[in-house]
Amino acid sequence: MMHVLTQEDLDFWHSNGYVIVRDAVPQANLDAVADTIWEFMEMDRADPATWYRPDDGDEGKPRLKESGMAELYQHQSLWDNRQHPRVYGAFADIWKTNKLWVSIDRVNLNPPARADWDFQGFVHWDIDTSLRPLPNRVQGVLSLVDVPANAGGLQVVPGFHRRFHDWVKTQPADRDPRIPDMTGLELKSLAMQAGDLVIWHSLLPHGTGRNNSARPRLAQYITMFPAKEDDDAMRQERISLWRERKSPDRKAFPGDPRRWEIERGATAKLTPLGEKLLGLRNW
Ligand SMILES: O=C(O)CCC(=O)C(=O)O
Repeated sequence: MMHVLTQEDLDFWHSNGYVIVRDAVPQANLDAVADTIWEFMEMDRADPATWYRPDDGDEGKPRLKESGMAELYQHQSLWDNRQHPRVYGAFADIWKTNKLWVSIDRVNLNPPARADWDFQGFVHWDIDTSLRPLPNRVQGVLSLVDVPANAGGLQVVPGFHRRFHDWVKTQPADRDPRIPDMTGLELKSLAMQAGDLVIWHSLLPHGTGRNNSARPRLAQYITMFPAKEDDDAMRQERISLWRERKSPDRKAFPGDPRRWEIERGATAKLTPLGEKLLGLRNW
């Protein structure tokens, strides 16, 4: 297996709970996803008047949550990044195993905040932090464009994965296990360049930041986790999502009312690596 993370990267990962992989995929891959997002969203990248969309109304248009979450999942351009060897190699270095599956996740188009789109940013955990043992997960995001700090990219509390156990003893029993009380915690907004992949430990409080810039932030969420090859139901679900170009059937993922990918898409071609990362073939 190709090692992507250096010892310095791994040291940074252990102390900060996140790591940035530079040039994770070629520029052409970034452009392909960005072009697809603009087309999918029926927006014009050159016309700010088109960058905003009510989450509830505008019948027949694709949804855009205020946080910028967009319901695109199965396009070839997304799969090309999921099955890129350097992306895979970085996750294999984190997990210290080759046998991984990739998440089937969406993209983000976080437009500049303005009076009628006053997104403040959010902070949460993707895991239920009241569970014991704590779920062992990582999340990742690939930046498709340059995103300066405070321009709507990822924000995290660095190093919190090492402080969690002490911190949680100071918290009330009825605390929200998915949303931290941020008193005394410092949020860092990460500056990213196009092609940077950030991987972070799921114990870090994190979220999408407010976009104080003039340009939309575009990103693709990608993570990997040890393959669950014995879980046949999960494997079959993943294969059918890919083959039929569907969004995961979960509350947080409302899907696309136009069924753009289902009706008009083509099932992504997978490389031998992609087939294993999906679960179509065993490791
Ligand atoms: O937009 C981001 O980078 C953060 C996304 C996030 O909070 C998540 O993936 O759970």
